[in-house]
Amino acid sequence: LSMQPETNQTPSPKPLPPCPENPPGLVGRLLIEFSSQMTMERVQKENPNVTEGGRYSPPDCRPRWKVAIIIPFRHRENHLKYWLHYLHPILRRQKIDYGIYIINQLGEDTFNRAKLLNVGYTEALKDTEYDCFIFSDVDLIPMDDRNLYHCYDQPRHFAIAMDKFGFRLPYAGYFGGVSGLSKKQFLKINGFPNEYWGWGGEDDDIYNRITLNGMKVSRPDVRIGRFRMIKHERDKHNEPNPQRFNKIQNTKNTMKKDGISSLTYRLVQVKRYPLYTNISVEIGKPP
Ligand code: UDH
Repeated sequence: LSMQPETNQTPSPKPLPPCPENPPGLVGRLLIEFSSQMTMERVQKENPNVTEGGRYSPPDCRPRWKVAIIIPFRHRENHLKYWLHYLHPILRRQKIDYGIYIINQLGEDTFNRAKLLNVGYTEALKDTEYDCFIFSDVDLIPMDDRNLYHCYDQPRHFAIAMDKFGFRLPYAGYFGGVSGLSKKQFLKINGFPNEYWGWGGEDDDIYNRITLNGMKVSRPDVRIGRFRMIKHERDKHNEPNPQRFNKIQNTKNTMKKDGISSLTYRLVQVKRYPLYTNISVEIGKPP
């Protein structure tokens, strides 16, 4: 005689199917404008499904990547409202599992975009096991939701056709604006340089790191990789860095020492807002 074991457990829920490679809800080309008034209250009402700290995961499928979106930031509150207004619905349609991280440089010393991106990588990983990192300027909005914000088998450049450059790549090695690397790709290049203070050069240094480590940049079709930039004047304390031309000649020598392996900063505050996580840091000043 054989007895059936007692099974009084609740049945486990059906596993979700993997998210489709071409999400069916995408709409393609989008109308992007910055003339209507935007308020955070409005953007919050538009995005009730985003959870605290700007996290979202598709309810109906299993995403392939866990994406941290990292935005370098100081004094751009108005741009951030537009960015959140446009990006949350796009990312939702793209079936991306994501969290939004605003990395806010405290004080008024010279801005350092790439160092803030390194901080974002480090801090996001304290939240969950992200395996993909997308680094976006706060003033860049994709004009086509088929430009999927996840990672690829090579480091990805997303912002390849900006309005300010006549919807073309300004030069073959351009890697600025919006880019994405898997955790593995990021670690392979020792992250980003910490020593580019002020405007310019850090994106070219990152491009050099990628090619010097035997990888190549992947890009979307030029019709899909269009972006609008919110027009603005040059910020204070982010003047063009005159050292940038010399520095990008030296990536091969500097990348092993200067990068995620040498990053230091002082974390001052982590604040969870409904649509994003704000990370305020002190990152020092140029030597
Ligand atoms: N950023 C800030 N605050 C700053 C400086 C930079 O948040 O004070 C961030 C922000 O995410 C921005 C990104 O860093 O999108 C890149 O900086 P940027 O927008 O200044 O660089 P960009 O090349 O513009 O887009 C350069 C100045 C153009 C002046 C044109 C005047 N007509």
